[in-house]
Amino acid sequence: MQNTDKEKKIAAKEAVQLIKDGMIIGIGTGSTVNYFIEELGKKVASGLKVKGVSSSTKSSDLARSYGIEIMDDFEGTMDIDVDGADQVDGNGNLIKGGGGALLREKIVAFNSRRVCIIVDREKMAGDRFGSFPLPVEVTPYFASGTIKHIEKLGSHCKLRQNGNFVTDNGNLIADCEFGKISDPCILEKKIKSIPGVVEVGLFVNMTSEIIVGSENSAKFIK
Ligand code: ABF
Repeated sequence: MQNTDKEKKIAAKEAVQLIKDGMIIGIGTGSTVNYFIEELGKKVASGLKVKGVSSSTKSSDLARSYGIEIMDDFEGTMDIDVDGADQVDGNGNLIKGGGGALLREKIVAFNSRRVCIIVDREKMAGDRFGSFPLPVEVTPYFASGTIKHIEKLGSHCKLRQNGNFVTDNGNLIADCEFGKISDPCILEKKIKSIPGVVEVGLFVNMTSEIIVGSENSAKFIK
């Protein structure tokens, strides 16, 4: 197992400790979350009673395969959301969407009382925040025109897989290279104001804690 995988698994195991009987859990997407689902599945098999709302078909399928009940909709607030990230800045803001599930991930996070992000150490970007191309979900209609407006904000954008990557919501993802992102709050607002943009992979002031896995232990930040 690669070091980063070990770190992801350690962070995921730590997050499972936060899950208590009766909780409604938001479940994110990605390889780190897959470890979380696996660990949660073990607890469910030994009697833990929880229900989940998941941010992707992939996570729903995996969770169900471990006997975790997944609801398609829920009108209340989830007790906790556990999700991964592509990069984290020094204030706990995130770039997400490398897996293409950013819209549902943001809906799930917004509707959760506590948002717990699980990552390996490489994701802690500090001043490098923005070196991971920012994913933006756009409508297929007029996608190239929409992208031109995002580029005017100082980026170079490419449609993921030349436009062949389609999200669970039937949209496309533009991966936008901004270089360094020093004001994620303003940038998120500017991108979201462009018609054709469905959601931006910047998660600003949304996290309750970041659990960073390292070789033998996990560190809580925030
Ligand atoms: C999701 O999966 C995303 O928002 C992020 O793009 C990605 C992280 O992937 P991984 O856990 O595989 O590194 O959480």
